[in-house]
Amino acid sequence: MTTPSLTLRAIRATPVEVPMARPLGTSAQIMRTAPLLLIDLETAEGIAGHAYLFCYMRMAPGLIAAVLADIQEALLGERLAPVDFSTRLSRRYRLLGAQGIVRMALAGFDVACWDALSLAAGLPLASYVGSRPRPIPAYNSNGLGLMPPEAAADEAEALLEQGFRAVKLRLGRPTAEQDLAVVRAVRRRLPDSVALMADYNQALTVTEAIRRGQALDGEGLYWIEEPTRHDDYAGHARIAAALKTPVQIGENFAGAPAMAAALAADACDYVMPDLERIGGVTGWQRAAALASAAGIEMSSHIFPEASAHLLAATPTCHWLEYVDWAAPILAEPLRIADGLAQVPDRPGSGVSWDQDAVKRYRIA
Ligand code: SMN
Ligand code: MG
Repeated sequence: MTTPSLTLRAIRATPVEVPMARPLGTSAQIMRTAPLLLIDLETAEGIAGHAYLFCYMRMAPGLIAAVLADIQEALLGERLAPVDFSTRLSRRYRLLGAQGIVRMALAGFDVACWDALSLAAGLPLASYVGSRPRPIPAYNSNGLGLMPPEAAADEAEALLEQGFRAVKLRLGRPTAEQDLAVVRAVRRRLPDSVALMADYNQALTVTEAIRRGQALDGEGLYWIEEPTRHDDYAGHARIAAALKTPVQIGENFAGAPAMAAALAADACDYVMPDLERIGGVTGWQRAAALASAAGIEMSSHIFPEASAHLLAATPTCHWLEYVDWAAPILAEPLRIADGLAQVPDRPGSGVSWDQDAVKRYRIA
């Protein structure tokens, strides 16, 4: 069977705000709801590709939708070809700058294109990009925000449901002693076999990151994430060289070129690109090639549904970051069994909407 050619008919964008079962308190921002933008890419042939974007702030979905409207105007009636589209659209937004809101819109459109194409081919996205659906090790990244030590230990224990064998704790309290106290309380409560990741969300100076990181060396952390400003690769390299605990960065890589620069600077031990910042499926595949060539472990950042398919095709596949934030609006949320994400064996990325829930949570 040949893949039918698909023609772009419309890009529809629906902003929703979904309650989060466990709030996320990072050192930068506390989130109690997830603002999402749902993308439906309609084709003249009747197949619709789906993707969602995580928008961080309530004002963002509308701005991203405006960029998607511009993409529709540019590519209406064209045959879906996401790699070619990526080249053309990066030229279209060269002067404005393909960063932030624009970058997220481009990524969401790219993911929806790949979803439509794999649906048309009748293949799971994992198979369409050259692998196959297989279980992917996942850590439970819900909750575990900045909270008192015993509350964090209780929540960490609760997060082991569904057989998770890894959880992630947010750090970046006012003092190093407070961070150490919460790491000790959580580590003491978890079995040794459970991995404990820790995320600073860029809270520290380089010097403070080295000081706190060295105090945490030997406390059983699996990685320390984004200790300092995300694009300070030289600073991250100094931190990574000074610590025994591996340093993880990547959720803010703006496309594969940013990841290439980070790798060239020896900024980190592990990488975790984010689907909506690395450039969708197209950008992810380039990042996976870089990680493979560098021999560096690659994890995902949020978007567990599509990322699970892509990690299946990532040679240095490490950990899937599991969050349940989109689950309330998905017709078939991603399943976890025995701590492993179950990549669905149905065509496409497996993302489609629960229309009643979309009506309930729609914000515009
Ligand atoms: C994070 C993810 C999504 C929103 C805010 C913070 C965090 C993570 O950095 O890596 O989970
Ligand atoms: Mg992070």
